[in-house]
Amino acid sequence: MGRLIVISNRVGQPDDTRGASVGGLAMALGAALREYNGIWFGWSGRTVETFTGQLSVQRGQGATIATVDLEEQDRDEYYNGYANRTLWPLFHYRIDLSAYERSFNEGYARVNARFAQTVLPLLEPDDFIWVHDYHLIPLARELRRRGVKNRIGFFLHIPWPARRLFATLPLHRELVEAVFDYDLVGFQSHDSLSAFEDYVRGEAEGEIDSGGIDSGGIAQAFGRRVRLGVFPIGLDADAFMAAAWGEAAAAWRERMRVSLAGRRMIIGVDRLDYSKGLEERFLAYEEYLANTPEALEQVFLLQIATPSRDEVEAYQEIRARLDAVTGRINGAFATPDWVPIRYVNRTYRRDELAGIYSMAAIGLVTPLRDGMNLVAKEYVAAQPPEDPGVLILSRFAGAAEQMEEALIVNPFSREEVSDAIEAGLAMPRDERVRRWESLIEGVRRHDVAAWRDAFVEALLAAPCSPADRLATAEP
Ligand code: ADQ
Repeated sequence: MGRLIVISNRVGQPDDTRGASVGGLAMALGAALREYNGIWFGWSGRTVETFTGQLSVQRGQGATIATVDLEEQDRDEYYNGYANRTLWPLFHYRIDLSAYERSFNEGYARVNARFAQTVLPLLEPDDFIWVHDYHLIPLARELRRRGVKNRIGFFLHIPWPARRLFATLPLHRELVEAVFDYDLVGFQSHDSLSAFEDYVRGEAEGEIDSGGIDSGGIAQAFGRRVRLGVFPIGLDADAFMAAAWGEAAAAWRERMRVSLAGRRMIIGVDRLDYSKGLEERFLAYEEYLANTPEALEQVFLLQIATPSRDEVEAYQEIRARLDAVTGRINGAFATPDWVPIRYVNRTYRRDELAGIYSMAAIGLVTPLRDGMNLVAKEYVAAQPPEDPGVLILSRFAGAAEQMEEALIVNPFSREEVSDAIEAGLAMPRDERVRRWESLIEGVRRHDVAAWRDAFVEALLAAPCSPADRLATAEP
């Protein structure tokens, strides 16, 4: 079997099993690369005055990391521009925040071409290529233009938006046409898959032959075919569960036990992003406090929110808004020895986080839209089996398709979230254990290894010659 070539915007540190970096991607791909003798290629995160295409290669245990520097203009137009100011908001249903600037589109096309050009000399005929996420949708097209015939798969970590929303993107057809240069395209959820299929049928005059991998099928449009599938990402579950009972976690458990002083903790852990619904969450919690006087001084919300993408204005704005909302709620409800919201803007190691999760009576995971949401799974994995906490989960996270035993809520409804907090805190232990057992079983079964194996197996089975991708070829 050939090697696995992973290509994503940024590369992680696959040898760092503690996964100190923020974001689910680094953890997930680290495991994939250790298993297959892989190369992980991406942007170094550095900029240089003039793009040279010079590869910097680092060999680690079981994986080679190759990176390239980009130009400042690439960072502005491709990364901060098209990826994070056009596609991210649009794919998270925030067309009000989505910026459509021609220079962003040009930067996106340019960097995808640069990625293709730079990775080309690394490729061998038997390699199979796995491209990740919205930064690199047109990468297969750029590789095909350069004669690459290898199998290429694409996995989208974020949601695919509803057809009518997607059609608000100028050049939406061009972007979808580029998807048809892959052999396999994977989504996190059935919701995303069906939104994509709906677009193909309704806007691209295409067809879907259903019945393929995990209810995905083969899409035909633009004279070509691509295989589709649903591959929900998971945790390195056993490692995370073990971390929850290791030394660092135990130290945090003790620290939290003292600081709880008999109170009950609700926890939220998120990148500071408008898609995570933090403001709505705080307002729902405020509603809960206002309606439940007996909860005052008896519960608190610990919200850990790591700043991200702070070069983008929408992120500066949400951060300022959250500072104001927490200040207002704390000002209104706090007493000399109690604050209702502990709001923390820093990063913790995974094992520390696991210890903190394990002390929370409620995991409050209420994104307005999320491809999957690994925090929901981490919270479950860190719970003590004999006295687990309750997961409250947004119906708009991909994870909700798998985690039906959570209290599923509409994150836009303060009343619904407030009621769920009340129900979660009152839930008898028997019911908590029953729900948790079913949740943890799913978290362990659909772990990151299962995700990787399912995707790789489907990619290796997908058509790989250009003729096979033609819609006119026999299936
Ligand atoms: P993200 O949007 O980053 O990922 P998520 O899946 O929740 O969202 O992963 C966040 C990760 O960062 C978790 O592992 C969490 O523990 C970690 N993290 C967050 N804050 C932290 C902190 N303060 N300290 C330490 N760790 C912290 C994107 C998509 C998701 C999808 C993943 C994986 O948006 O929908 O689930 O990719 O595909």
